[in-house]
Amino acid sequence: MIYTITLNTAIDRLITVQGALTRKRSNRVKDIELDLGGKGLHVSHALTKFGVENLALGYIGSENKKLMEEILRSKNINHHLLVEEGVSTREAIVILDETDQGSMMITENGFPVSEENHQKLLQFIHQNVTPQDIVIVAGSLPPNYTIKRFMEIIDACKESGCFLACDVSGKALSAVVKTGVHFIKPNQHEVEVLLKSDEDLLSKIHELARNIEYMVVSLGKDGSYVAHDGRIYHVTPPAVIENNDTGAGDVFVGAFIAQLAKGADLETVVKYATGCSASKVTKQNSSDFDIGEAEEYFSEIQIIEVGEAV
Ligand code: TA6
Repeated sequence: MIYTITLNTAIDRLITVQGALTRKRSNRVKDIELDLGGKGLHVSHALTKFGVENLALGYIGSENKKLMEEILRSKNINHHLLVEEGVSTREAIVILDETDQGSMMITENGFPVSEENHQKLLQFIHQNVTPQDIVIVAGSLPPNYTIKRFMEIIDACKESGCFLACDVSGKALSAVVKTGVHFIKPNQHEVEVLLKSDEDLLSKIHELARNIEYMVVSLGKDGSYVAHDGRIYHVTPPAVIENNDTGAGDVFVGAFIAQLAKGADLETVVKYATGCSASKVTKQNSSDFDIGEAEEYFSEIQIIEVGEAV
């Protein structure tokens, strides 16, 4: 089984305004769409589109539970989400306009998670996750979720012997790098913060990759570096017309893990991840992408080896 864990779930509210978004002016709404939010839930969506069985874990609020469940149902997401009473799942507001300037995201902080629900999630992991499973922990931490609590989740996964992927940032990223997991996907800035030496980026990737089986460094429009098995590759994405890049990283992770789970070779894994992520960028909402479109991009995706670990 593949489990995704979204500790800080969200509902994405995509607001498109007429014309160009302008400060100090009333920006008229053209369209509003609600979509799945939270990085792990987006990964679940990508896995589901690939026909890879998965279960989404995490916490949602009771106050807008019905709406959240409707969104999850509309995206065919299998879930076992723990409900926190008296609070709402946060909204992540994505603002788009009719220019090609890209989207803007404003994220609410989320609700505090009770110790009872934290323990329930730990118990679920202890009772269900096996060495054959894959767990993906993705997204920010809820307001009162300390690194100690976060690491209890990570340690429970590690104790199970599963393949553990983490798409997290800040202190949570530092902590998982320290303990060692199988997959991470920081951006260039996050790598620079993780290792504050004068070394160049590739040397830093080499160093981090010693402890991480699949290490992806996202470079935005410039693609990514992928380090695996002592080698580093630069991956150039296809040129696409950007509509909304929100969720593109989550689709990358979902497609990457889906292909790993299917036993694909690294080139195939990277091509699906990069192609699906590019397809996502062309879409208006924060979760849609097209696998057929991704496959059409394959001939444009370049994977060039740029370094070997020393
Ligand atoms: O990556 C996009 C996204 O998943 C949005 O859908 C939005 O809900 C947001 O990320 C949440 O990210 P955060 O880092 O706050 O957990």
